[in-house]
Amino acid sequence: MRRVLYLLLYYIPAFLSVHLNASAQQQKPNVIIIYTDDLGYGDISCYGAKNVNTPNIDRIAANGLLFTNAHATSATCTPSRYSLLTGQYAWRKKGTGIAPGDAALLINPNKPTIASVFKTAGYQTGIVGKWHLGLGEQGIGPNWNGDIKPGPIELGFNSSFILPATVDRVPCVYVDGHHVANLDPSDPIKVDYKSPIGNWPTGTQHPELLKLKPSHQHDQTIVNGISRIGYMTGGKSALWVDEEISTVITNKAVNFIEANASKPFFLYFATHNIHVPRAVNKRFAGKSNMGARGDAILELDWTTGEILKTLDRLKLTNNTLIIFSSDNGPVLDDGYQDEAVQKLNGHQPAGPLRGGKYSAFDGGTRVPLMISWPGHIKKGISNALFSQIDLLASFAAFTGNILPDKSNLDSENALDVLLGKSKNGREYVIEQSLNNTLSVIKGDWKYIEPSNGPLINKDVNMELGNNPEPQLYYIKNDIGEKHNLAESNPKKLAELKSLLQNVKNR
Ligand code: NG6
Ligand code: CA
Repeated sequence: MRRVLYLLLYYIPAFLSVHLNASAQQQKPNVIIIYTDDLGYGDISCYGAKNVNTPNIDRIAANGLLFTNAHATSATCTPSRYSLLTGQYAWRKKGTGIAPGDAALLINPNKPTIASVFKTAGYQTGIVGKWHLGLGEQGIGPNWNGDIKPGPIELGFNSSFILPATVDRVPCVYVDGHHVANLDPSDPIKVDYKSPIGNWPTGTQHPELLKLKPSHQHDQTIVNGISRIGYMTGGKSALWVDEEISTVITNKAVNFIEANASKPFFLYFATHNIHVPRAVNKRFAGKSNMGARGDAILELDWTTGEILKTLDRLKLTNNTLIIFSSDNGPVLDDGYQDEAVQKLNGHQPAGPLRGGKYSAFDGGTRVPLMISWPGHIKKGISNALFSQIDLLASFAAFTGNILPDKSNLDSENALDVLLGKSKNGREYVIEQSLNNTLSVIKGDWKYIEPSNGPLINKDVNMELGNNPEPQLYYIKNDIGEKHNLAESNPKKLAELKSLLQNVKNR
């Protein structure tokens, strides 16, 4: 009897403590950011796409809040990701444009990042997918055959499984933690972005070896029948198979969620879809009526569904906040002949917006953004002005974490807007185009600063929004930025011009 009593006295508090801790911990909601690549404002059915059906992605919108006026900070990948992770505008720092695949780490590891914010708050933090922010020491870059650092881990991610740059750039390998995954040390990787290295065939010399032909550039080393930007040789055992990437990274993301199911976690899941080269798994090939680009949207929808299914299976759905968005606007022919243009079938990748990826027009930066957190975020639509720059400060507020050097941040706490408690969005939003032309949106107006850049990028057939004259649009009635009202509205023009100047000078 005494023994039973003893056991009860011993085990009941131990049992309670374990379980209370688990549930106390579980009160901190998990956070997942699904960050897609080049997905446009009109590319998914919850934003009005008719030719392609995205039921899984739509589920996030149906269970949460869909933003009609949310913006990436830039019309290209590297600066948008830089801003999302650091809370600072990339245009404040030189060298943060589209990064080559052998760039050194662009983010200073001493600065807070969205990952370090969550880590400090006691979260398990993980990144899976596209990085494209450089790796390795300044002036040196990544050591593909050794320790690849600093990188995501030094910036606050506990675990990291990444595609180092973009899928169209060498080296075509995954980096797991600090090392290239599956690398055979007797077959070291060599990468060169200036001149050929090794004797692997290139797209220029051996077009007969290609299963996907370039339309412009992208004609250097061939890996898996696809010629890339940059030259590489070696690392055969580590090369990715494009058609498997979505399965590989989805499994990694699922594994991360499973491994951390009982702890609060933050997952930054950056898909390679729907960026070029679009080489989807055979499960999706030819399944849309829009060619490879539509198929890639279907594959992205599957990926998203697997994440949602995993949360359901682990009973984490109600305690997980999900954000789904894109790094920049859409593009059709971004370097490969994949029939994205020919098979568009009337689909409007940027919806009603003008321009797309690379562009100063809103097609470049106004992107889909949905957020769900069942029971905490009311379902519906938010027209509030929102910028991804604010995710860092918002999640700092969310986790009760004090940011160390707040004064240097462009990020503001917009948590109430994100959670649908406030309709008062940002006072203004700043957007950056490929050639660093800046625009500012305030209320119903948008100003694009004068720029001598080209009007059109002929390779991708994209209007870039450059104009040597200032542009001013009343986007409330002219979302397609057709009527430049700069001359007839000198007061508004002066206001937005000086606002932009003030932000630049800060
Ligand atoms: C461009 C590439 C384009 C794409 C882009 C990066 C050329 C002509 N074009 O330089 O194909 O790779 O960089 O895309 O090389 S992003 O979404 O990562 O910014
Ligand atoms: Ca992109």
